[in-house]
Order: sequence, then structure tokens, then C-alpha cells
Amino acid sequence: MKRVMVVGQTGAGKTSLLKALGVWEGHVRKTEALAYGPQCIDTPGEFFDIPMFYHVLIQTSIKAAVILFLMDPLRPKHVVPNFSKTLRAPVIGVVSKADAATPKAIESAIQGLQESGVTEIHVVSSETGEGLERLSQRIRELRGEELTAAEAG
Ligand SMILES: Nc1nc2c(ncn2[C@@H]2O[C@H](COP(=O)(O)OP(=O)(O)OP(=O)(O)O)[C@@H](O)[C@H]2O)c(=O)[nH]1
Ligand SMILES: [Mg+2]
Repeated sequence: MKRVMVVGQTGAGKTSLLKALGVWEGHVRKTEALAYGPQCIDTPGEFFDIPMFYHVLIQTSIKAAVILFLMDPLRPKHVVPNFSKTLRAPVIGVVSKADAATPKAIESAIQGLQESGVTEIHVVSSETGEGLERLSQRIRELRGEELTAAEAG
């Protein structure tokens, strides 16, 4: 299974993003434990907030085809330098909640992702759908799925 895994601080919008991308069918509520769907792996924010749990994220990442590493522009930045490099699948950085954040906050979140070791960064909103089409396309590429001629442009 080529699963999409999400990682990031509590309330960053991980579950909402999986839902908006169509890879999670369940409800969006606080994620209390690792949750596997046929197409995704959802993780609780605490696993990123509390270093004692890092090893769980790292071990779980082995089972992912692509990892979305979220930074919430509405909350105090939590940067763990080069954390994304410890994960065992390709990492895409995602600034969430673009609909509700100021350009300055978005810029700061992008910087936080760069400090976390991420090189590819998307700015999205699960509320309005901003940025989701491009992100979906990149996920499909990293999962090794063929694009249709129209999508490939
Ligand atoms: N404005 C706005 N709010 C969002 C967006 N995405 C998520 N939220 C809100 O952010 C809150 C947290 O969303 P979740 O998807 O549960 O966040 P999470 O990262 O899965 O949180 P944990 O499971 O606790 O780690 C909810 O109140 C969502 O409605 C977005 O794109 N825009
Ligand atoms: Mg969640």
C-alpha cells in the first residue's frame, strides 16, 4: 500500500488535510492514536510535540510512500532542526490554513519548514481547497501513479 502519512504539531490540520485530499474517509476529530487507512497514516500531533515519541514517527514513516510535514501558520512555530531528514520516505512541506493566515505568518511558516530540512513546500487550505490540486498531483507522482495526459499538461 502506498500510503500518505501526515506529521506535525497538534491542531496543525493533518486530519483535515487527509480528508480534503480524499485519502481519509472518517470524521475529523482529535487524533488520539496512530490511525491507518487504506491510503493514509494519520498521526497524533503529540507524537511531534513530545520528543519521546519521535521514534514512533520515524518507524512508522518506513511504511509511507510520501510524508506531508505540516506547519501551522496560526500557531507558535515549533521547529525541530532537520527533523524531516530523520523520516524514511520523501517529505513534502505543507503550510496549512492559508485561508486564515497573514502573508507574514505564511512566510514565517515556510521558513520553519526550511529549517526543518524540507525543500519542497506547498501552501494550502483544506477549507477553501487552495493549493490542493497541485499537492495532489505531487503526491500521485511520489506514489508512482501515472498521470493522465491532461493532468501532465
Ligand atoms: N481556517 C482553517 N482551519 C483549518 C484548516 N484545516 C484545519 N483547520 C482547523 O484546525 C483544527 C485542527 O484540525 P485537525 O485536522 O483536527 O488538526 P490535526 O493536525 O489533525 O490535530 P491533532 O489530531 O490533534 O494532531 C480544526 O478546528 C480544523 O477545523 C484550514 O485549512 N483552514
Ligand atoms: Mg488529527
